[in-house]
Amino acid sequence: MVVIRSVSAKSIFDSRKEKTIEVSIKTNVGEFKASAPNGKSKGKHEAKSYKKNLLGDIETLKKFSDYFSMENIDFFDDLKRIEDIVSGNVGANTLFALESAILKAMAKEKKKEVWEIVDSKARKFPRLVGNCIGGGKHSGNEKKPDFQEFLLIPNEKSTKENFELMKKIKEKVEQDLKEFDEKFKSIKNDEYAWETSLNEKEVLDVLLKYEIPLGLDIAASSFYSRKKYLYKNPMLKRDSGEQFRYISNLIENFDLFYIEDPFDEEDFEDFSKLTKKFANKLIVGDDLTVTNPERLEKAIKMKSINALIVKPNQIGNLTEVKTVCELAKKYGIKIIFSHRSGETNEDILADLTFGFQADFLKCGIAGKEREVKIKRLIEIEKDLAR
Ligand code: 2PG
Ligand code: MG
Repeated sequence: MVVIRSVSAKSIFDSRKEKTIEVSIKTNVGEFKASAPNGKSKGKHEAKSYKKNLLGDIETLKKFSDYFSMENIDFFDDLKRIEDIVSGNVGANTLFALESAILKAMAKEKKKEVWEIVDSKARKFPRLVGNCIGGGKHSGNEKKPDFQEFLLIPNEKSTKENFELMKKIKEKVEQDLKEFDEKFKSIKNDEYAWETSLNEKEVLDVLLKYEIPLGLDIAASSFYSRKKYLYKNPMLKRDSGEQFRYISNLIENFDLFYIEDPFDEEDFEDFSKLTKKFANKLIVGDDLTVTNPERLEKAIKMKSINALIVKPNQIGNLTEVKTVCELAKKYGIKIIFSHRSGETNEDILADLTFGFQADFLKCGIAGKEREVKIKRLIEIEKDLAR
């Protein structure tokens, strides 16, 4: 049983050099730390990262320290009592980091792995989704694809093989970009994907030859304004009908396997039309659903998606993450756990992905903050194979 003796928190830097929160708890068996990541292309309906600001949340946690010590926490669902104590007083980043630290303490106390606290029967491994080339809000160059992420989704036998294959292709793509993109400077963006001046069709042309399942995170809300999708490369506007036809053409011409946020985050209808048209592809909600049970229920009712991004710090609350996963499973919606564009060295995402038996883990290909998560998944795979 975990008894929290004290809680403290501090601000640390994420991979983008932005501040985020790290929470430490002390229990009878040691000290446990966990941190939260930061998003940049955030959904409008995401929970706020902090109640007012990071420093405010650090102070609040201190004040609640004594209350936490009165709780005995033994099982995953006991996290609810922690949530009830701080509910409304801290933001999603703070709550996620706090609950993650508690899960680590529970695992240690029970001499188990964190994923076992979520589901000790978990056995199925998620496929990796890796960001190879980037554009949109995550890339700093002037001329770039309007879409945010061009994703590789290998389907080898193990996580290790999937990881190796993604890394290999990403290296080869660097050579391709040197050849086809005269402005290419081998610069990596926020998620360590290649920055390029090519547009989305040209990028897909480069990736097509690798004969690997491909995905897109269009992050369409990030370039949607006054009922139009405002493309810059090349400069043109598409209304929702034109966007629908454009996305449909891309799916068909490049045999895309995975399409995340192809429409604005309020447009449940167009999502639904696309899911109907391409029932055998993954039509993924991220900004649309923001790991929120109510938004997911709406998406289910309207048949808007057949796959869903889960980012724990979009909602903060791990018991609601559980609700979202249960709901998705009940309705046959594939689950993709995901990193954020500003990441830390925290690796608990791998345990949560595996514990919740997600179908995919989207967490980049390179950079130490992403690698630690994939390496943790590989470690779980190795341990279970023993
Ligand atoms: C996304 C994410 C992660 P951000 O849109 O899927 O790739 O971006 O963390 O900036 O919201
Ligand atoms: Mg997204």
